[in-house]
Order: sequence, then C-alpha cells, then structure tokens
Amino acid sequence: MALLDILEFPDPRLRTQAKPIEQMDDEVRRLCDDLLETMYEAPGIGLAATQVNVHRRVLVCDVSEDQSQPLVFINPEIVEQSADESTYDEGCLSVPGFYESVDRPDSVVVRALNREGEAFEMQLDGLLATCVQHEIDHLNGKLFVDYISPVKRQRIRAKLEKQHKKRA
Ligand code: QAP
Ligand code: CO
Repeated sequence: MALLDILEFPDPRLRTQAKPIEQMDDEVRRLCDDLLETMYEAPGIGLAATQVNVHRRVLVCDVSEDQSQPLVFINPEIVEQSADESTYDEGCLSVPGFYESVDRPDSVVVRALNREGEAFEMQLDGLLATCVQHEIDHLNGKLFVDYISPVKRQRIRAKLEKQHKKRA
C-alpha cells in the first residue's frame, strides 16, 4: 500500500478525462487500495484516481463515521437520478480549506464494477449520493468549484496559487 500525492486546484491535470478500465488486474486492485489508504489518511470521504494523477475511471468513498464502509466504483455510470435535488456544503481534497454549497440530484442509481471486477448496481441517497456524483465529476475533469460563482472560484484559485508559490 502507498500514500499518493493529491493534485490541487487549479492544476490543469485535474481537467483530464479518465479512461475506462478494460480489464481488472493486480495493478487496478493496487490503485483501489492506494486510493483508499490515501483517502483515509487525509482524512476524506471520497477520492477519484484523477486527483492522484491516474487518469482511469476508478473512485473510492466511505461516508461512515468510523472508516468502516469502503466502497470502490470502477467505470461508474449514473443510470437513474432523482428530479429532487439536495444541497450539501462540499469540500474536496484537491481544493483544501474551501467549502461551498452545491445542488445535485438527491438520489442516484449507479452501475459500476467492484474491486473484484464484478458488476453491481446501487441506489445511493444523501451524503453518499452527493459524494459519488462529486467523484464521478472528477473522472470527467470537473470540480465542485465549477458550480459556484466565477468570482468565488477566482478567489479560491488566487488563494491556493499563493499557497503553492510559498510551498515551492
Ligand atoms: C467530496 O471530499 C465531498 O478542504 C469528498 O482541508 C465532500 O473528502 C462530497 C477534505 C463533501 C460531498 C460533501 C477537504 C479534507 C476532504 C478539505 C473530501 C480539507 C481536508 C474532502
Ligand atoms: Co473532490
């Protein structure tokens, strides 16, 4: 297992469209495990491969209080979504220190492969539905800051760029 480095907004690599996994193998299973380890260490509730600069369609999440319910979604697809929306204050390990309200469908049905490469479908509600939609966005090069006002997004970008310069 390994901790992976997380890309931070506005890194252009976060805009990459991830490619589907064609075949489950040890390398993909290792990626799943490393994503979970990196997410738990952060700590976070969701992490997409895009965020660690691996442009494959893999995401992990765990919204339980005690890190007891790891979920792996490979090649995830939303096959149904509710008309009703809910609003969450979203954050992102790639946008550290910033949280903004985002509206998304309140429940979704997601079809994906698990860590063993088996297909499954899951109905998700509440925070888990929001989290998986947020992570699928990453696989498509999209960030939660794309849903907020350009003024707020620019302010976040400027603050993070300043931090990155200091660190470099
Ligand atoms: C996505 O985000 C999410 O700013 C997962 O300083 C978040 O795990 C979906 C984190 C909220 C729905 C609601 C963020 C950790 C973790 C930070 C995360 C930070 C440290 C974010
Ligand atoms: Co995120």
